[in-house]
Amino acid sequence: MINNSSKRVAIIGAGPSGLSQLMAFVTAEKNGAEIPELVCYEKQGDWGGLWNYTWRTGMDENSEPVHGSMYQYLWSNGPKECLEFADYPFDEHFGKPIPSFPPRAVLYDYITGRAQKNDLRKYIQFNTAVKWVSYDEASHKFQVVTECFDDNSTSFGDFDNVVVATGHFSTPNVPYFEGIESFPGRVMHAHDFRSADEFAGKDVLVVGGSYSAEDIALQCHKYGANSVTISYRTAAMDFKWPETMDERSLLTRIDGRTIHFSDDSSKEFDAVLLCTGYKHHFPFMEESLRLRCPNILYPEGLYKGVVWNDNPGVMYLSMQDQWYTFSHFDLMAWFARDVIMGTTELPDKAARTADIAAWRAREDALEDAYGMIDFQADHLRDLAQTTDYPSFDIDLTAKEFKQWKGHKSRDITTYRNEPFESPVTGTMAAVHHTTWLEAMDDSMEAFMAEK
Ligand code: FAD
Ligand code: NA7
Repeated sequence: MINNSSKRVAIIGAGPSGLSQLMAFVTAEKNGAEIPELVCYEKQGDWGGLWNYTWRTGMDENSEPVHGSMYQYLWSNGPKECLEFADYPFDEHFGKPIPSFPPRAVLYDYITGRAQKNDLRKYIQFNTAVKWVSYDEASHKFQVVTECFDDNSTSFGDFDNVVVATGHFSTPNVPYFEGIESFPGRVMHAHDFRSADEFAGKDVLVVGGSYSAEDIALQCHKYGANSVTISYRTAAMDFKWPETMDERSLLTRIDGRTIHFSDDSSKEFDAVLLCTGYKHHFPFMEESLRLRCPNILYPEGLYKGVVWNDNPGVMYLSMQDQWYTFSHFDLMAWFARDVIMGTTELPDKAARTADIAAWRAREDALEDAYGMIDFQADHLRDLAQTTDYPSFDIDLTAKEFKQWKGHKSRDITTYRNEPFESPVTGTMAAVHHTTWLEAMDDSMEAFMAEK
């Protein structure tokens, strides 16, 4: 029997996945287990990760790169039922059924509500950035170097395990397009987008073919842009866009305000928004521990999508492309906890490598969005079978994701008006008092108000 109370675990980040990790340990403790000493380092002044909205862009108040990529008027882009914590249903937090697509502030309240209820704040050192993590072969310990911005002190700590929960939607991928340096209007990456208001009355070009491009383009339309054109590299999203929106192939060059596309068309624009995705970026991990991967469903090198195969003392949470989020992070965190506490034994490296390879091959063969949903649902099931995370209806969530895809294809401006059933409590969501397109106020007060 491993004595866990003498172990020390560093958790980097107090966003949703770092909080999931704390929650996993605290739950084990409530169930009578001796848990390791936990130290969670969070570089920002508060918890919630991306959901902790910041108006800042560029560098933050501590001269760190701003972490936040969320913006005003952001509403959940998937049904909340598909991310519901199995141990903390929405009904419990809000005391009544709420609609399926809440704005950011409401989901922030939900995430942090569970953390408050379980007193997770006491484990977190805020305003403290992890600067370097290295491994000492002799002692089998990880050395974690941190910088605390409250007193500008640097500290060193030895840990048995390190959990990286720093997210991967904060370091922008910024491509170059010929002539962009002479474009006279606003050019920004989605990471720096904070409000669509600025683009009212403007002709906006959005570059990208995924979630950020879709949502930022729609935001600009909703808040009064004159026109929105989306330029894609690989494939059009092909939704039935409102009249003032269209999709074109990739831009080829920029000549003053005129932007040329590969279909030989051109148009004048006032602003260019690069919704070209993010980079997995972990400069604080020493080379041998550093995950490098694109935004895919099953990152190379992570056993069960969690354990760093080359050194199983390190865990990475939430590094996959995300259909599922909070409940998936919970399952990963519960699995990581069991590995750290020795209640789940890892197979040898060859078996782990073969397991990763099988998942990777399966992902490479996926053909469409339904396949991706089923794939990620299977990842959840795979984790669920080894842990004691409370069971919830994963089949229902996969079905709901597919319905949601259908709603989006039917009308991209109305899909957020649909209610879904909870996979945890069976409750049917409420229908919001105002349709998403007409709901201009994204505050919690406006959302929770009864009409
Ligand atoms: P993050 O939320 O990124 O949190 C990571 C934390 O780590 C941060 O608090 C950060 O300050 C901290 N940190 C980073 N580096 C360090 C360091 N060196 N030292 C100490 N602390 C550090 N998901 C949904 O479910 N629904 C949505 O509608 C949705 N919309 C999204 C919209 C946008 C624009 C983006 C970018 C993402 C969206 N997501 C959405 C996905 C989002 O990734 C997850 O919901 C979730 O925030 C991921 O949690 P995380 O804890 O893994 O990472
Ligand atoms: P994604 O989903 O990783 O998508 C990135 C998009 O950026 C994707 O469509 C890429 O095109 C496009 N991209 C990347 N490089 C280029 C270049 N050089 N030229 C044109 N287009 C490019 O990131 P998102 O920001 O959309 O979503 C991230 C999260 O934010 C997500 O979980 C949401 O919930 C919110 P491709 O299709 O590969 O050709």
